[in-house]
Amino acid sequence: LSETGNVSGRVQAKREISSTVAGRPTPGAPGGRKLSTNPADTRDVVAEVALGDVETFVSACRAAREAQSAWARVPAPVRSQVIKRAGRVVEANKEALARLLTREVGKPYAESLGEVQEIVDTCDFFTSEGRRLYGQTVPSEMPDKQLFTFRVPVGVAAIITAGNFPVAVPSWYLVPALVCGNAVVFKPADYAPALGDALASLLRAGGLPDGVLNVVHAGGEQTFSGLEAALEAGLVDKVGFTGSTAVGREIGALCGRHLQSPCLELGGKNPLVVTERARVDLAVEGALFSGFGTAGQRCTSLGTAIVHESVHDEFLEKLTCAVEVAPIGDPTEDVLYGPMLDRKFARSFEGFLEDLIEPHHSVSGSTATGRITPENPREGFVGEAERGLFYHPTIVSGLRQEDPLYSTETFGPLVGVMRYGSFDEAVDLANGHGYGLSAAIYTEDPAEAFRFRERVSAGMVSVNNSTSGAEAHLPFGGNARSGNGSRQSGVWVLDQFTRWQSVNWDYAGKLQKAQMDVSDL
Ligand code: UN1
Repeated sequence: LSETGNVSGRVQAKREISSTVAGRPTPGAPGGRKLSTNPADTRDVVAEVALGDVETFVSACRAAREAQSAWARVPAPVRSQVIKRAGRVVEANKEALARLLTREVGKPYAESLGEVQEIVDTCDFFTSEGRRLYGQTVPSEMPDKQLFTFRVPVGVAAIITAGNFPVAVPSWYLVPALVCGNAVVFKPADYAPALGDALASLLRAGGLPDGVLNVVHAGGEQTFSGLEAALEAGLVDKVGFTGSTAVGREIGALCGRHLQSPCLELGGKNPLVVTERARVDLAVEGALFSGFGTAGQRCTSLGTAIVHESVHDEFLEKLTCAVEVAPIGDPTEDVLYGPMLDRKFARSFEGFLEDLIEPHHSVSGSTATGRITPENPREGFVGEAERGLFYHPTIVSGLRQEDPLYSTETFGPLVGVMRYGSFDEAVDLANGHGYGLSAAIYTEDPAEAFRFRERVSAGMVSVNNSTSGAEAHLPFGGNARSGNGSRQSGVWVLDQFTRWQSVNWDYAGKLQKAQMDVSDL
């Protein structure tokens, strides 16, 4: 990975990026040109991107279609050797990719290193999976007949991802899709093109044949129309999408019209329940990390802390103090969080601050809310706030279930706090917001934790740990507005990128008919 550096004040390289189809950069910029800037210092241009259009997307799908059957014929253990090498290439470039991550989306460097490690772990996991991809042998109801199942690749996968985890989350799709023998068209987030491009180059360096991994940089509308055209032309067999619930609905409807079931990983309003039997300090730590880490811009970020009335005031006071003193600012430094990912998110977060905070709420956590500027400063801010998209942390207490904030994902550094009396009430509040991605409970009582696990509607449940920070080899995904029930990661994702083929093999030498020739014993 060519070095770009990210030390404030240093002149930094700007990358020139275009889509890659069949192993070659595409000429021109049919969708226009776009600059990707550093959200911690918006004067720093990270990349200039030549955007593709509908035809770019379709031609990438065509290239993938052409390359796929040869790739599928490469034995799976050999395909997984390519992934093994790709993992080593990513590992060798870990710091450079992490620096780019910090520069293009403003993720604190320590978290960036963690995100890159997640790609390495994913490659390691699927390297071995390529030697398994097990099928089954199944007894037949007839003599002289064998039944088998095989996993077969779906074909061409179109992967469209968000920029909050611009390299780890795509790798959750790309790596298993490739090991399973699919070809891929990858569309990175608009505001993280350099990272998408870097990830694809590093994976290709493992030895992927041309056309097996294509990258399209395009705006949202062109991508959607391109996907529609490619589905219409029968060039896409599986869509993987991580992003907002609103866009996920559109993609789901489009795929449904083509009889496809996509893999959708959408938003969350993740609850964290603190019971009267919790270690409050531990819960505060978990709430601080998952509520404000990554500036609240994870799909697993804490939405609402639901706190038992006996510990509510203590929890709120301790969380408020922790937030007051947390270092915030320049993501190259050791901070709790850096800037918003992009102007789009900064604007929408400002809208939420305006629309969702009501007079009966009490707002604490910082003496101020909104963007951190010289006029609206934060004491102890790390760096120069006016250069980037930095926001005050906000805690909203006195939240009620009927308040829109209770059921709206804000994707910013804002945590709601509610109080509850009975366990049933806590469960209702943990389930009532309409999402179902991640949920946490803090309690020292195992029975209470098990009861919560049983009754909470969430794809991922944490006990005495925060709502964020899922490990890369467990199923990842949510229910209700958080997705369509699909799961990524670990062996579970293999069901997204392969289909079952059943085989009957008859060596009786005469026609045997199922359901009709079963001999009585
Ligand atoms: C996301 O925000 O889209 O569990 C994914 C976590 C991370 C992944 C988040 N490992 O917080």
